Amino acid sequence: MISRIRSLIIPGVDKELLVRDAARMLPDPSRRRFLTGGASLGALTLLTGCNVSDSLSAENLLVQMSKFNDAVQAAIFNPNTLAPTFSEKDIKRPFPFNAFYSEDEAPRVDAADWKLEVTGLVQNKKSWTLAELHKLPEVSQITRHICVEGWSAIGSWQGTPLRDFLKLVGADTSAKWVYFRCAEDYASSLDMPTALHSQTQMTFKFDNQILPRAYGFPMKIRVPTKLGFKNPKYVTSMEVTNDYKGGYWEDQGYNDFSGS
Ligand SMILES: Nc1nc2c(c(=O)[nH]1)N[C@H]1C(S)=C(S)[C@@H](COP(=O)(O)O)O[C@H]1N2
Ligand SMILES: [Mo]
Repeated sequence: MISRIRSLIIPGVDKELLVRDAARMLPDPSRRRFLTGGASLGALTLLTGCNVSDSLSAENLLVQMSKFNDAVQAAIFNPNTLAPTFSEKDIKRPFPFNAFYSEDEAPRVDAADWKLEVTGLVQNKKSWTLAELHKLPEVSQITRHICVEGWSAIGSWQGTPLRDFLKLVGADTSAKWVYFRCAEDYASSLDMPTALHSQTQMTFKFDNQILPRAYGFPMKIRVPTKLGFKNPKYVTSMEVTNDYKGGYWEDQGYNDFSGS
């Protein structure tokens, strides 16, 4: 998996900021140990086992950090642990586009035809129109999106907490998975604790504007505690299930947990 990560050289990386950013991503007690131990690039190298001094970029380091978190969080997953949040000035504009195809091939979803199908272990299996979903209460987050392909960027997303929606549709929250299908040939599975995490969001806007086509119009799932591939765009259906159904990247060997 690590060999698949593209190395990007990001010029002008501020090492102090990088170390601080990395520290915020570390779960306790590693975080405390790291901070009391001097919080240096050298210490990060020891913790992550990757040499950050030259060839690996800062962005890559953050991906390594997220993998380190993976192992720790999988063992001691705490639904109250929040992903770090940032401020307006940190938002990356333009925000990077990513998919398994180029941007001009991104799905064009017709809002009038589009429906979100809600199926599986839920009391109310109705399909939702975009107009209905837009009436749900809106919250905002500024968080970091981390892609396994070696980049990360801070963005701002608005939508309704997925856990509120799951409650609204009478989902069996003791089920193991929420499985999402997308307008193209993409899918992803979220474990239920992550689906119920307070920052996991059914997202309708990026940067306070209706989600542009590139970023998943009309709806994506924003999961700041998971790697980018677990943030499905152009979502068309949501299924609450006990059967693990994998997903586009999951089926290619990326682990299920993929915390960030
Ligand atoms: N439907 C769909 N969702 C997807 C993908 C995709 O190819 N199709 N790519 C994933 C990956 S790997 C990343 S990094 C993010 C990129 O989201 P962005 O274009 O908003 O940056 O979308 C994720 N969700
Ligand atoms: Mo990604």
